Parts: sequence; structure tokens; C-alpha cells
Amino acid sequence: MTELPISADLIAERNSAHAEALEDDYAALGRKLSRAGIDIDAIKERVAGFSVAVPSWGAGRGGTRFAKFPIAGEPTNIHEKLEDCAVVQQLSRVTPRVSPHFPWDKVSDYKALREEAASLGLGFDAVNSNTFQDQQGQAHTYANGSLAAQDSATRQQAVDHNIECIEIGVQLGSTDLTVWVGDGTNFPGQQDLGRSLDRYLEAASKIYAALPDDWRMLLEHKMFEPAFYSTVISDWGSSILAAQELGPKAKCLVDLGHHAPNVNIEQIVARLHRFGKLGGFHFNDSKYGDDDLDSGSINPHQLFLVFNELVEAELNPRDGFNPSYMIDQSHNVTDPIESMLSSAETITQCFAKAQLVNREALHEAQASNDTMMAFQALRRAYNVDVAPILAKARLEAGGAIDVLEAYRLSQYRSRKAQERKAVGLGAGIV
Ligand code: AOS
Ligand code: ZN
Ligand code: ZN
Repeated sequence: MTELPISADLIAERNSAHAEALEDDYAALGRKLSRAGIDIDAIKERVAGFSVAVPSWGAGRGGTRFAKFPIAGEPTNIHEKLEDCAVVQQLSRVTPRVSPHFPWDKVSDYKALREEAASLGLGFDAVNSNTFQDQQGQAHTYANGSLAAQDSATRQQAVDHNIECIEIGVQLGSTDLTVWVGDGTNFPGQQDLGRSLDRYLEAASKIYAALPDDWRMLLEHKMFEPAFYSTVISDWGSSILAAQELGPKAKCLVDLGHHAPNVNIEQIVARLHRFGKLGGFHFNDSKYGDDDLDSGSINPHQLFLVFNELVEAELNPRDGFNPSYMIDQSHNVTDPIESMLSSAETITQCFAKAQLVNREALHEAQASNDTMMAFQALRRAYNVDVAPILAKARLEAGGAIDVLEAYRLSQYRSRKAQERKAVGLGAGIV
């Protein structure tokens, strides 16, 4: 293993400064939980087994449709992105996998890339294909769609790209292909709404046919953007119908920002699980649309309710229970490493709180129509400050008790600003 990016001595020194306070807080929380019949160490073990992937594109400043404001020391290629993701994993110990997207993360030697990641303590998660943007030298434009395009050569080009992503993913050790397409229309009448779905399904089935036995194809729905009148896979209904038509290896992926405002996402989660089609998540938060804000920064309660459904799903597995978890955010005004550290912590907190729900009390209250006590079973768990459990799990796994403090003291970003070339001003995720 090559040396990890943050000094182990720095982490150890800061951890020893915080250790006594953490022990104190952990013991106090342990006493409180034990009065409710909960063993804090058992929850800590659950937390220690939790992980969420980070996207390679999350290591850079994302930018909006209007502008991108790069910071000095941002990564400019997959190697530097891996290094930044290794910082997040080294400090947080909950993000051991990176989800790459293509064509941007293409290299000539994927075996070497896999070894490079492993030397940084990282593996690879789902591979993401991208047919929402044209690349230099591309034969057919995606201006009028990709998998659902009217032009068959364009559809075939998009299919070929997805199959290439699978081939790359096999070399990287991935077992999931996430497919999100922006295909849709901006004007009523622009395309036939039924036939465009037929074209999508026909093209998607060619990708499906190329999946290795142990692979899944995760279909990511999104209500709008870049198409603003209709999108071919716009909602969980279209997604589950497509997944059912494609076959058992096709599952649905829920990006929290891809729904209409105020939609009950936790209910969607329960529905997808009910039909054995819950494949995974892209975690982020949203105020208005696909804002890609930091997870839990706007509505942490919703994130908790999603995890509450996931605990119920795990207790009641239908067609297995193996959702893939990934952060999918656009970091426009923060250091991306800090956002990923903070988001990984928030996501893990919601996971931990969901473990604290007194399921017996909840189910009993539900059965007897005791609405207030059913609600309180959730509310009491949500109100617990689980920070000491996460910090203790991190400490025991070799991470930092205070991740942001350790990161800032390391001066990692300013060191990278000396070494890395400046990124361009262009907009969009890369
Ligand atoms: C787009 O809105 C989606 O959230 C995608 O999941 C993702 O951001 C993209 O595929 C990254 O390459
Ligand atoms: Zn997404
Ligand atoms: Zn999105």
C-alpha cells in the first residue's frame, strides 16, 4: 500500500486530543440507550459495517448551468480524483469505493488503475455511462437523444458506449452499470411519447444482454433536465416498468433529487422494494429540483425516513436486499472533499438513527392504530444525537474523530495547489 494522503501522525495526535471527551460522550449515550434496551456497541458494529460510494466527479467543483468556480488544487484527472477520494476514505472510513463515469475517467490500463486505487485503500463501485453530452470526434450527436434517439446509428452508438462501460467495469471489479439518460423533449409534439419509450427499451435490452451473470443494470429515473417537457424515464413508474420488461438483473436507482418537490420518496423506496426492484441510491439533497446539494443539508429527516424504510426492507427481504449506496452531489461553493466528508457523516447518521427505532413498539403501535406512539417510535430515534457512535466506529477503523478538523490541519488542498495544474472554467460535471 502506498502512503495514504493524510499524515497518520496528525490523525493520531488529534484523535488522542479528542479521545477522553469521546469516551465520555459515548459512555453517556450508552447509558441513555441502555435505558431503552439498546446496546450501543451493537449499533456501533452496524455502523462499522455501513459504507457509501463516492463519485469520481464529486471530487471536483461541479458547477451549475451558469458557471463553475474552480478552486486551486482541484483534481484534473482520475488519478488525482482517486487521491482525493482516498482522503475522504482515510478520514471517514465509510467511503471505500469510488464510482467512475465514462468517458471522462477513461485510461489505457484498467488493471493498473484498479491496483492504483487498491494502493490508496479504494475499490470501484457502479460504473456510470454518459450519453447526455457529445465528445470530441464522436460520429453521431446526442442532441436529439441517445438510447431513445430517432436515428438508429445514434442509438447503436449509445448502446456500444454502455457495453464498453461494462467491459471497463469488469476490469475494475464493478458489478453494476448505472444508466441515466437525459433523453426527452422540450416541446409538445417534438417526439412521440410512446414510440420514444419503445426505442429506449429496445436499446436498453441490447445493453442488458451484454451484462455478465453477476451484474445489475441500475436504471436511474429523473423527472426533468436537460429535457424540460418530457423525459423518457421520468419517474419511478417508468423505471420499474422498464426494469420489469428488461429482466431480473435490471433494478431501479433512486436519486433523491430526481422527483417533484414534496414527493414521498420513502414510499417510493418501499414500493420498489415490494416488487424486488430497489437497486440503489444517489444521495444528495434538494430544495427545488435536481439541486445536487449536500446530503441532508436541506431535509435530513427525509433521509432518515428513507433509511427507516431500508431497515424495514432488510427485515423483510423480497428478492434479496442489496441496494448500492452512492453520493451524487455537485459541490459548487465548498471544498468537495469537505462536502463529501460532511455528507458521508450525515448519511451514516441517518443509517444509525434508523437502527435505533424500536421496531417492536412501532409495529405494535401500527397494529393497534396508535398513531401517536407509532410516530414517536420514529421521532425518538431521530432525536438521538448519534455522533459519538460514528466517531467511535471511525476511530476504531483508523479514521479521524473530527474529520473536518483533521482535513483542515493537514493543509492537503493547499499542498495540492502547489502540485496540480489549474482546472478549466467550463461548466458541468466531469
Ligand atoms: C443526473 O442528473 C444524474 O444524477 C446522474 O446520476 C449523474 O450525476 C451522472 O450520470 C454523472 O455522470
Ligand atoms: Zn444521480
Ligand atoms: Zn441528478
